Amino acid sequence: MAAPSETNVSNSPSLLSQLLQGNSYTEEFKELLNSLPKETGWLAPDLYNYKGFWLEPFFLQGALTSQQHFQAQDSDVILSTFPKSGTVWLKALAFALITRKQFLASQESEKSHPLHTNNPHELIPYLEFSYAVKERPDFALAKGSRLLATHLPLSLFPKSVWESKCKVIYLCRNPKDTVVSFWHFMNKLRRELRGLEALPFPEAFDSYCRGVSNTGPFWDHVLEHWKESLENPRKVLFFKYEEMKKEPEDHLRRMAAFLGCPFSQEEEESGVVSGILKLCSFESLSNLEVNKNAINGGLGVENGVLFRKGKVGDWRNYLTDKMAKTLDQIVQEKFTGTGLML
Ligand code: PAP
Repeated sequence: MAAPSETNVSNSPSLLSQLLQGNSYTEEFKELLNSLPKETGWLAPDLYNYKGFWLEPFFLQGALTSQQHFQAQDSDVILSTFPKSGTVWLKALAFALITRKQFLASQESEKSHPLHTNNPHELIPYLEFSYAVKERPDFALAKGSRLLATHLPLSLFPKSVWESKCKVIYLCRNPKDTVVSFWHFMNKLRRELRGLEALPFPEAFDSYCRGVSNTGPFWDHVLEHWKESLENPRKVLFFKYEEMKKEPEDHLRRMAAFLGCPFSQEEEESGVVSGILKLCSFESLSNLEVNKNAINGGLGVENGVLFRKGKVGDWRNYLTDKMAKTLDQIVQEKFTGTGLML
């Protein structure tokens, strides 16, 4: 999970802290919260179960407001992820891809690429966060398309997404690496925003295995997107983080074709594909000044928190064999008969 962009939503140094206080909730929304099943949150004090998914209250508020007011346009591109699945990477790739003629056409323009001075979360806002802050947020155009992101379960997307021809790209990641990444991220936010101690990993892991983490259960989030991508392949493109790591060129070409902007022969020959991948690689992005110590306007902590290791299989340093087996079994059971393996 990450907070809304400072440029698109607010100048507040810690927008997330304000959202966590929940001061702007209407009586009607508070009544709704009171009627929902509740569990202890990882960051917000409580998570609420709404239509089968566990959500932080401001997240739910943003989801409901976006359902009321968001008007999708045919040219919109929505980047959808379960938290900590590689959203920053996907945002960077989609932005660089769509704006390539503007920013990657010459060596000069390459040097002043917006990704050199902006964290990807600042270039592409989250739908639900934007609506949690403003009833009518402005979404910037990235070269003719509005690029938006969401962590919302697909079943909670605003209806207009399905009524328009807009496209959805989903990136999922294996649940063992996701839980580790989420735990690190949450502990940083707990400490910096709420002055809380770190959540012991076994406790966090247990919640995750019960599906209790923001926008969880993980498996339902992934399966909703997986099924839609099979039924509606021109609408939803489904990627896996691990496969994208292995074959990034192939994935970028597929993304370009899906979005209707395939690479030309000339672009292929002049190395545009590898140029975008290099620009958006973990090594390049994480070493930029803006992605190290600059404070993320939405989160109120350094952008560096979004770039931890970027590796496949780091879970081995945190999960016991028994934990790994437990989570594998849960996910395998849930995915039985769906054709999906992670
Ligand atoms: P968010 O949900 O807060 O938006 P998100 O970007 O989805 O976070 O996930 C963060 C993970 O992506 C981190 O994984 P880790 O904790 O296991 O290290 C982060 O390091 C990784 N990541 C960030 N940028 C890249 C990149 N360019 N390539 C690959 N992985 C990346």
